[in-house]
Amino acid sequence: MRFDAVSIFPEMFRALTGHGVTRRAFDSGLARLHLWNPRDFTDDPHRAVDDKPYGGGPGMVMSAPPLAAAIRRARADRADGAPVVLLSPQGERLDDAMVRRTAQGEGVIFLCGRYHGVDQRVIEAEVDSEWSLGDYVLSGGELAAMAVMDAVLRHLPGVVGNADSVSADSFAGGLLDHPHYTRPEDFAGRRAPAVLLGGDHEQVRRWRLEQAQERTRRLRPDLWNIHQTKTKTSE
Ligand code: 9D3
Repeated sequence: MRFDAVSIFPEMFRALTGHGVTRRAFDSGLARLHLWNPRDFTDDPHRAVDDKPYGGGPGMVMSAPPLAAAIRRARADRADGAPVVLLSPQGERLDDAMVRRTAQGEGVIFLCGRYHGVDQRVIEAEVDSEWSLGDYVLSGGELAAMAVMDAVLRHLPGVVGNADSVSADSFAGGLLDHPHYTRPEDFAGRRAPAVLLGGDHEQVRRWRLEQAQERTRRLRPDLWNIHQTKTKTSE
């Protein structure tokens, strides 16, 4: 899996490549990340990548020429036809199905916006899809691109230690997790549930399933309805 990211803050990506299971994915070569800084693609002596909006108003706009040049360089460098995805508040809301589809492909070129937006002509000329994390405002696309990569990498064989936990992490009609406990048995007067200490694995399995069902019904009725539709037996 190869990712490319066009970003004026390439150092931010150390959060993904420098820690935990995602670090191991990059260190082992299972995944690669190529960073392209639009500042390296300006002919402006001040290396500016933003400018005032035509028509006036507050904030700055990312200018088209350096962004387009960086994207074209990334496209040429990988030459596999990977899609260019802009992370933006106008995008399609990312979900489990999009993550799984992305994990089946060769990778993505992410365009990370900053300031108040990206010149619309770059989007029309160079961008294949536009994705959002949800309806709240971030300061730019970098954290969103890292969230997508993190979620996609978890689906590659060998990235997460236990393959069972990946398939169990389903959000497509799956259940929420059951609660977890570890030592000590008594924490500040709160005891771990007795059933988990008893050693009866069938009882433990049933208790965890009930907990997961109760939580999903109470906290996520939307997921619960999908789950019930999917697991309903014909009568
Ligand atoms: C004034 C209108 N704002 C849009 C709601 C302007 C604006 C705010 C924040 C434009 C860009 C941004 C930066 N956000 C992202 O780049 C972004 C994002 C987000 O803000 N929320 C959820 N998902 C994403 S993906 C990229």
